[in-house]
Amino acid sequence: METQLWREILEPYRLAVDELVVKFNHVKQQYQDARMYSPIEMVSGRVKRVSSILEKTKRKGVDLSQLEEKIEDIAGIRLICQFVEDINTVVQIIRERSDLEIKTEKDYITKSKPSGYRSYHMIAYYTVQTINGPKRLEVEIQIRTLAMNFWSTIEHSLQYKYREHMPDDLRMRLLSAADAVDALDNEMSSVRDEIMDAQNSNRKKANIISDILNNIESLYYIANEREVTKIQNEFFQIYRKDDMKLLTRFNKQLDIIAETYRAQNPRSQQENI
Ligand code: 0O2
Repeated sequence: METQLWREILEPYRLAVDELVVKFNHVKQQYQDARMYSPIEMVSGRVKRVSSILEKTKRKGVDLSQLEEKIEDIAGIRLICQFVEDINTVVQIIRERSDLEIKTEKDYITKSKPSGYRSYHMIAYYTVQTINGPKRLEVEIQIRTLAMNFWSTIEHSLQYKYREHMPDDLRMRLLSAADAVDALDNEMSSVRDEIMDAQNSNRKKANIISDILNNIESLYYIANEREVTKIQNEFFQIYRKDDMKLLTRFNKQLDIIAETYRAQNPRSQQENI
């Protein structure tokens, strides 16, 4: 097939990948904006390489004329989670989206592949808008933990190196590494609540500090400079004490001070200061 033809075939898949990466990153962002824990930790996407498509069509005996019907993972999205428990949440989020229609799901987590590979796969229909009109295509979404992703990235590169001639001892070592990854995920799940508590309190602290800094910045426009410098110094002192209670109290007091100044300076409200 000519390069130009490949480009024409693959372009809508590239668009689908770009759009879905943006959309899933927004899901993560929305959780963060709502100051909630995001079940999605990382998002990536790729369009399958032509050499990989050709290899797969050959392996599966697919005629190139049927490429788009038979090869389901030309467009691939990968969603990485921190914990195994997050995978179900992400699967549910995907099932409920109106822009994706699920075709099939494969659970390689409950039952891993013989290689040791673990991941949750969903094939979904997704429509992109092209200059020739809408095009409905298939996208493969892989959902896995950070640990599973580490294993499969290494194993995948070894598969490329050895093709079907991977030495038996290496295969065995990869299988035992897969067991270790499974154990690591289980161990992390058992301390999930503690890890999430720590992450939540870090996030809470970062949010309070950002609120305080925003308030101080807005006070610079409406309050007396000496007063703002005093507030700022007070903040630095509290910040150094690293005490959440003090920070929270200071933030509340600052809210009241900023609100009082805004009430005295109605112009600042119109200008959204
Ligand atoms: P690439 O290079 O990732 O684009 P099936 O006939 O259903 O068994 P199929 O159609 O390949 O096989 O579907 P499957 O098994 O769901 O695999 C799709 C993708 O999952 C693969 O794409 C890999 O990305 C990943 N995957 C599946 N099995 C393994 C595995 O044992 N190890 C690793 N590292 N990844 C795996 P491709 O086609 O390999 O290509």
